Amino acid sequence: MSKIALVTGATSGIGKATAQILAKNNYKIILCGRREDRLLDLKNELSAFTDVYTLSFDVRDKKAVFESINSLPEEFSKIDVLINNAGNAHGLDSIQNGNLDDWDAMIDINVKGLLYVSKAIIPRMIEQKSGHIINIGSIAGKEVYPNGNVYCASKHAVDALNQAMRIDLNPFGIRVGGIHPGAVETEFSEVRFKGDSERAANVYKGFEPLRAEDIADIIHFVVSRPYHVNIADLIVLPTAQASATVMNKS
Ligand code: NDP
Ligand code: 8X3
Repeated sequence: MSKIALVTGATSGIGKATAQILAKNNYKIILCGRREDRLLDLKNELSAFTDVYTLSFDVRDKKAVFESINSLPEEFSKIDVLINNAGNAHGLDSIQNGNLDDWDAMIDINVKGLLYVSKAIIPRMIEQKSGHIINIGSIAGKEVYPNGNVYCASKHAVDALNQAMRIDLNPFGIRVGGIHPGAVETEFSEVRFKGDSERAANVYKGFEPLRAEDIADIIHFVVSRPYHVNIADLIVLPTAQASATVMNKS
């Protein structure tokens, strides 16, 4: 029987590529994100391979998160795999120059949004006594870099929550693992730099960054391990990147 995977942030980047690879590997998919047009385009594309359902909500909106997930039809209600991927950086400023709205966005989306979605789905997994949660952290959740302050803090929180979920959900047979990418060329920097495409493109110049598909491929590997194998924590960097700040650029 096909497993069901719910992917947050499926309208772009890592989430979209993950939905694509899982759909082609016999998973039914629940696509989540705010941009409905993109959700519908991806649903059309992936319906050639599998059953697809879309849920459009903002992970910051507690009520919308619970109402959306509780509205899933019977055939999509047993969620086997949750990919907690929705998130972004907003701004790259020193702590003294930080923008409060950027701080709110990062804490509300990357931390509280991940918690709301998890809280809406975990009771189902507990009842099933099975499930697999993948939390997308970052190298920024393992290290801190100049001007990364609040984004790094939000991803350190994801790292802590990943460990905490693994402990608390251990009695229920639920697998929990974190994947922590370095630089992946997606819309991430466009969002961080508020649509400044030139500045965003510069982030990936002079070295070969990861592609969203590289991370999606690893997510598929992680979720397709036999049940007794839980890949708990993975850091994945471009070969040119040695740490959050050390990059071999030409
Ligand atoms: P993208 O900007 O390409 O994708 C971000 C996704 O998150 C989009 O689908 C977006 O959907 C969704 N999202 C953002 N805000 C919200 C919100 N408020 N409610 C619901 N969905 C939201 O970036 P990436 O694919 O690169 O990022 C995915 C994850 O990977 C993030 O958690 C990011 O922190 C992490 N990461 C990225 C790295 C990189 O270098 N790119 C490296 C390490 C980690 P929509 O706008 O339609 O709602
Ligand atoms: C995204 C990678 O290095 O910009 O999490 O923080 S980085």
